[in-house]
Amino acid sequence: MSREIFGNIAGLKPSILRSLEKLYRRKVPPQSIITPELAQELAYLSYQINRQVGLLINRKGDIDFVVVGSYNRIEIPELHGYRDHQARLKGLRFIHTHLVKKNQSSGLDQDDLIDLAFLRLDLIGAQEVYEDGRVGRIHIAHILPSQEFYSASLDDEVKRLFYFFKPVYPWDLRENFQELIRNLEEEFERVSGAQALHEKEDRAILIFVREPGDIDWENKLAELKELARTAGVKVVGEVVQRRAQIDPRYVIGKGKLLEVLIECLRKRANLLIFDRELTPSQVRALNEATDLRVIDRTQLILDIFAQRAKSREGKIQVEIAQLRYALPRLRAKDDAFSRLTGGIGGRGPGETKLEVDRHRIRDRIAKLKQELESISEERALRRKRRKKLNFKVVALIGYTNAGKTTLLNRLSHSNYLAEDKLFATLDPVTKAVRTPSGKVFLLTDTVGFIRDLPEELKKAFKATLEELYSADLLLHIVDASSPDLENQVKSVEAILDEMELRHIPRIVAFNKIDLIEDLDPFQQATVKSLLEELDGVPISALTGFNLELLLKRIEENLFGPEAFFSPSFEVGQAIAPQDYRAS
Ligand SMILES: Nc1nc2c(ncn2[C@@H]2O[C@H](COP(=O)(O)OP(=O)(O)OP(=O)(O)O)[C@@H](O)[C@H]2O)c(=O)[nH]1
Ligand SMILES: [Mg+2]
Repeated sequence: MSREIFGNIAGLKPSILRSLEKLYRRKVPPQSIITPELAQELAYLSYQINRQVGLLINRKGDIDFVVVGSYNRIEIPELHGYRDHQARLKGLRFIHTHLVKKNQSSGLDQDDLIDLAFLRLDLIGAQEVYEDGRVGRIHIAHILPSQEFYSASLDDEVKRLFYFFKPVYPWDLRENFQELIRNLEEEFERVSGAQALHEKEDRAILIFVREPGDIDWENKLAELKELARTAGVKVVGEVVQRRAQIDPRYVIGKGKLLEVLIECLRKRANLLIFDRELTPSQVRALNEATDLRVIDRTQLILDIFAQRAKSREGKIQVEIAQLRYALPRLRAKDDAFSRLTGGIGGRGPGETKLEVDRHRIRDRIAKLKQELESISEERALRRKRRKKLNFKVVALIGYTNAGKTTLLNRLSHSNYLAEDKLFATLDPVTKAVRTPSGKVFLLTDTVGFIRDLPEELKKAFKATLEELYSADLLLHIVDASSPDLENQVKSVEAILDEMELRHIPRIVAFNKIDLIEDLDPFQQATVKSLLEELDGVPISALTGFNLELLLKRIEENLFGPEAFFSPSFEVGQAIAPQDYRAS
């Protein structure tokens, strides 16, 4: 360990510095929080320099850091390498002085509790030092692993998070530190339930900011949970904060973040997922403050897309989106470097490297775009060929998980992956479908929509969605059983507007109608009125209910009231795109 004195040491006499350095030679017996002698030494030094002095002590009882603060504040230096990869206690405790007026008491303050929670310290202690240098009481707190840890009454908010020892003089401190830590860790282990899972999976806490007037927040939260589940993340907790204004630094307030961090410890969470897009600087601030991985909704969706993309085209699109997302975040780091290297107009070593990284990313994006373009051309060619054959094309659109692929499978007797997860389909598939009266059309499956689709993805998936522009008919599938039905319909309509696809004729099919009886009466009424309003067709892709009617509607729409064209085509034969590529 280094013998450096951290913090506010400006203007200290060499003799004092030497005394401070000597603190590194002290050792605390493993079962004590601090010895009375060391507490007294700390107090005396603090009194001499009129500044707070603190020690970070490890579990073996060694002093790892000696820190000096100002009269009323002390800042813990950055702690690297203290088993912080997992949400567990750091194995360090912080004992520091509080300078107080005679006969006054000064307990732990807000800053102390923030340090305790943010840095996941074993415990924190504030040793009172009076104006004459004498030692007062020591105030000690630790994080509560659970409400049941002590059977004390926990009526007050703070007391649900922390346990405060009764302040005593250091020579009356009897607590067995080793035993305490063992009990604490056992209880953390127990409440997290983590030991049962030999887990590689991420354990996440969802953070949702509920803005006033947002009546739809529960559906949004449920969707965020679904997204996390789809991404393969285990959600171990959720925190909803009502807030009119977003905290510019941490999104949620510092006090709430403190709660979140304790929740992370209790649930062994290593990941925070925010419901909204975070700015690069917010991600950085949260990372630095919490030592946890922090991702936002956009990144979550990007991750899902990355996991699911199968075709070359899909993969390229996702990579472009990821790189686009990364670019400004890289720039943010760059700013930090510029600040470090000063404003001399020169570029520091870090900046040069980042410059290179940025170039590399831009080059990569350009290259991927080129590749995408050539795939796009192939696609256009295929479309032309289809047009020549005079096939009508129907494109399935709709909110993710509405049942588009299930319907395609049903109508074309195929077996593409349909599952109860978001974004099961990323690659468009086109199949031939024969109507009962013998006419054939092509049915294209597409990527599902979602509200607030990240900009990067919108741009990246333009090529895939291009299929829609050449469609003769859009078949909008809605999930009639979703409590979020109305908003999902609205979101899809909004995306159609944005993509300027309104001019293409559209049929709305209300899928999963087999589940309608399970819905509450209010929801059933919503379905009914929407059905009327949109002139929809109630169907079940799963049971096959009403699919003939749907096909009839499609037929009328594509071919007019009477049939005139019926090419011979084997139903179920794959038309594009994988199959083309394979041949
Ligand atoms: N009960 C019921 N479930 C259905 C019906 N249609 C689809 N599902 C289920 O809904 C889930 C989603 O179906 P998918 O066909 O994958 O939905 P999708 O619209 O293709 O979804 P993405 O590709 O993820 O956008 C699956 O678990 C299906 O079994 C239906 O009519 N009734
Ligand atoms: Mg699908």
